[in-house]
Amino acid sequence: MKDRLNQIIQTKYKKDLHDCSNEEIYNSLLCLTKETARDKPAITGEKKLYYISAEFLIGKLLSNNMINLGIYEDIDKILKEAGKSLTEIEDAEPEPSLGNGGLGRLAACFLDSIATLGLSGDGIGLNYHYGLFKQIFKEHKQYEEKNPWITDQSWLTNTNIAFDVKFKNFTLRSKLYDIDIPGYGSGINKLHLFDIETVNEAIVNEGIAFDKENIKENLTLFLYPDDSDRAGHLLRIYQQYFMVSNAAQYILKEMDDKGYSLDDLDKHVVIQINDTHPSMVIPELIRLLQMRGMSFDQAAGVVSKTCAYTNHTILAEALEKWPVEYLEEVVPDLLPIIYELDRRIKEKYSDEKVDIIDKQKRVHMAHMDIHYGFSVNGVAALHTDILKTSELKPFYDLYPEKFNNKTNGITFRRWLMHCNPKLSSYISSLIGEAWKQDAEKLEMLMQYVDDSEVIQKLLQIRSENKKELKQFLINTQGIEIDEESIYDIQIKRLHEYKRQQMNVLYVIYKYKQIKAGNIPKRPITVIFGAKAAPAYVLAKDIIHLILCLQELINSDPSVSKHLKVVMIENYNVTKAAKLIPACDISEQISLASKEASGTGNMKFMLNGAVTLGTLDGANVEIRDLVGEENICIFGKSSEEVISLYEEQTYDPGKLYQEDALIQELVDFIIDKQLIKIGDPENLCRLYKDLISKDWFMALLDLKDYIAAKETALAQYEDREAWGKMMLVNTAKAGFFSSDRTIKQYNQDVWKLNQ
Ligand code: 26V
Repeated sequence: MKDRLNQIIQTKYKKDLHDCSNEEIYNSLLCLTKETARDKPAITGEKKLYYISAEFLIGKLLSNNMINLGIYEDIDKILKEAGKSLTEIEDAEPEPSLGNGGLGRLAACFLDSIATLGLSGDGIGLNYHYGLFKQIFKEHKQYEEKNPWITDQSWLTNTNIAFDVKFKNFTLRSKLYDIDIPGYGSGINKLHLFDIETVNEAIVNEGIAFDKENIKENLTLFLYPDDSDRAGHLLRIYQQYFMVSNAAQYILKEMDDKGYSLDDLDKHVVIQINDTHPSMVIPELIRLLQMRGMSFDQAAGVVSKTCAYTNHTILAEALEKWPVEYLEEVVPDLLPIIYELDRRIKEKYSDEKVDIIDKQKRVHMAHMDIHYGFSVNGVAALHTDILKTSELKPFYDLYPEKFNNKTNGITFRRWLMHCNPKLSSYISSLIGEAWKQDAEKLEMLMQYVDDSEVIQKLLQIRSENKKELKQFLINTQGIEIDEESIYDIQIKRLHEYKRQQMNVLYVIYKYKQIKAGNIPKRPITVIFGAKAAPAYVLAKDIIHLILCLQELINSDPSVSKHLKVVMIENYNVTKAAKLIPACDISEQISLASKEASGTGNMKFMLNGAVTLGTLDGANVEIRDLVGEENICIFGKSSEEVISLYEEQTYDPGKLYQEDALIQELVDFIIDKQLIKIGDPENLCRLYKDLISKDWFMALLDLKDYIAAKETALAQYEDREAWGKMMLVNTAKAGFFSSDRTIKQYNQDVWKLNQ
């Protein structure tokens, strides 16, 4: 390894390792890692999975790939000997932001596990040049900037594969780039990212503004461009069709290359449709098979046996329904097929609720997936139950055999071995290395639950990680936090249902308590990290409130000794990996029934944080695994919430009027101190929304939440007992390995022969 690295450095820079800059070393390691991957075998099989997704939130790849290729430790040693730090070298790697949140990160974890298990399966998506926006804070508000990540040397490999994709008014030529996905101790799969030949980065003006109608140049610039107008909607459809047409053509090309008959498509191919963004792959495949001479019946039949759909949300606004008129404008060739698919359903079933095209002439993408796919899955036990019994009940009644649950998971390579090396090697010193291949072995840690030496060591590791985070926040944001304080962390997309606003109301509560002389036993640091969708007004108002509170609290010495607020700027995968190992309390406080699963909750649990959460998504399964005494649960149940929505009886105004504490906390949003720091328009809008609408019921659970958090803070003072909770959380996290999730997908859905 050492010789090869030196060779690469010599050829590239004509220098020795210790004279190189971090960037030069990064580029050399990139070369070395790509080269090592090239020498590993491609994973093959009679049947292959194609995981099509609008998002692959892969994060930085250097360390992860080195771990999976088995060269991490050698390289780390070589660098240390030369006085270099891998952590600093990693700073030179740009983070691709090819995803928004959980859905995209899940896709990345899945690719890691699929390769690790030696299953033949590739990802297919788009090569967004600027990905999701980069978040900047100015005047206590979020601004968006482009987020370039593609540099001369990157993980992308040029291929000479290209297809024509025909739209109504023009045809675009694609260009395929591949990224190697090395499994941990196994072979290589690929992530295929399609681009347009004619993409033009120069058309982006101020921030992230660009001409939305210039499809030939903009199609692969951004992930989720603003869709608040018609042009934005059309651009989304252009992106989606471009993604799936390339995917379908690529899949058929591989079938041809391997000499398989298209009649046997379902024997050699399985397509996982990740949420509804890739749903048009169904009519597109039917179209292509018809062009190759297959009858409609046969094509629809074989495609239905090939496609499987995963649902990731029950939020109505996220379930895509495209107006027929929009599809007509972009992809008229698909419409006759969609009409025919719909006609068959209308002929067979009289229930309008299961129509593909509704009375307002909108195409329900999920409905198409369910009728013309063979599997429908939710992403946590509770979520799948809600799909069966309420959101998708009419479909469950028709096709009970298609429905199955696959509780999400995370790759322990990134979310423990890489992000928390101290804990990782301590675990190995206690129970050996086998947990790295078989995560359930973490359970062996339970034998140490009463061993106070082990508990002390876990507390010490936590404390070292907290010091590292403290330093990171000083370096990156100039904020100094108290390493002895309790780190309470909520990091996820900003959305009302995730209820960052409820956490903010707790911060106000604590602020007022401190002002009134009720000093907490120990300081508390409340950390947020979240991006708001650029057109999501209330989400941006919540960010504004957090940033105003950060200023008010952190600049008041009488309070900041006891309470600090930190809003992480441009929260991303890299920052998550620094925050999670340092966390004491993991905030998972969505309104019950609304968070399909959550995966951050699993990452925190694995690293020994204690969850403060509602019985929502995978929190339910976390509670079942660790037991009630090792988690802090509060709030109304999903059944209660679902009936509140049904009865339409929730009235936040009444709660506000009748409860003095709630009133006092909500009123503080428009207190003159905050108005002085912030923008009255944003603060007033949020205030008014909370007392008149509060669609995700933050006021409903607020008091219960405050009480639960106070209990958790008090429990923290019994350090030994807290350390035990940490140990139990890590020990019971094995179930949440994405290796387990992927094994289940393979057994129940994909059936790939290994
Ligand atoms: C919706 C929208 C709405 C408009 C803006 C762009 C956009 C992009 C994606 C979506 C679908 C979001 C679905 C999603 O991310 N679901 C999350 O999936 C995770 C992985 O299964 C799961 O852990 C989270 O609970 C769930 O919210």
